[in-house]
Amino acid sequence: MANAKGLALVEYDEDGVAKAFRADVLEGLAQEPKAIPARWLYDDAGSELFEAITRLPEYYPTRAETAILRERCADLRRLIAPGRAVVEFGSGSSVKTPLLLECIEPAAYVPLDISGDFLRAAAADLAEKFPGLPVHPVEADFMQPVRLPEAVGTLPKLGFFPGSTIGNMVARTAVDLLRSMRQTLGGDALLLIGMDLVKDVAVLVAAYDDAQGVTAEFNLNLARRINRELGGTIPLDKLRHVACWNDTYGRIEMHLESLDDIEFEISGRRFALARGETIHTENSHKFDRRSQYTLLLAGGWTPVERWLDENGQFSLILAEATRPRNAP
Ligand code: AVJ
Repeated sequence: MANAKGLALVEYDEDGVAKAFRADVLEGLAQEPKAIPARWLYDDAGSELFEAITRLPEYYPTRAETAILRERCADLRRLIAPGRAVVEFGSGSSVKTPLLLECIEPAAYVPLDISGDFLRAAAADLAEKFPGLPVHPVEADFMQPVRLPEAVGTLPKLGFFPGSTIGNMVARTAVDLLRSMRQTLGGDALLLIGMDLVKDVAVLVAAYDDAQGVTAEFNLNLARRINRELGGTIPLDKLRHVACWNDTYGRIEMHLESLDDIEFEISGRRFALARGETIHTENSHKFDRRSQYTLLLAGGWTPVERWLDENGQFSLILAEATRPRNAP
């Protein structure tokens, strides 16, 4: 398929999405321990709840990363020459993306997202804020290498992947993504990536189990979505949101825990959860400097500079595509 601009597009029609959702849920609940891929948390309601999460007092990552972008503009300008095409993985945050684009004098902006609706809305918003800046949205699954629009073909690229979204992935998936990014962006690319840091467990758990219960709503929305879209009969009042620190893997895990022995149906199939059993719904990996460097290097990116916010809670890293060379 090609769109009006002649870009190669993979079609993500509603039918395909519904089928993939059903397949992931049925498969995930048939396995032990039960788990559902986190991407299904982000339907319209889930995305709005996540927006609300970013404003919670306990949820520091968004504020901390935004502060780094504000405070480090001079550093970013020094290290990122004007004239790069900024390629954002995800359709962009209304606050962080303008901060970056204002700072570095880019030649173009290319948001990549699998969800065309969010993508077009965010791209239109940005184009309005930056009248002189060419904006080329691309609807694509960026977990695979993406062919970028011809209009930015010859420009050097800066990948932008804020929010510690990389932390949602287990190591091998994160490395696959970093390698795909390198292929998408080319051998002379830079990557600006946000990564959350290991810290006091109480602070971490509070960020994912807030006092107002917004994160609980966000998590439970997945079960609600299953009931609505897949003909599910999950008793929502028998599930509770749990956020816990997994010290082995260095991550916060979100689960839906059953308060009782329950049985329910989804798309005509029967499932049971014992009291205390959980459905694992999201991982959010936290890093230290060495684990960050190992991950980036494994994905083909050499760290150039690393900034923390003033409280040392969150990090933003600039990396360059690793040049092929002999190494001992
Ligand atoms: C969007 C993946 C970065 O892991 O902090 C926030 C998602 N989940 N609260 C994160 C999330 C629950 C968030 N990311």
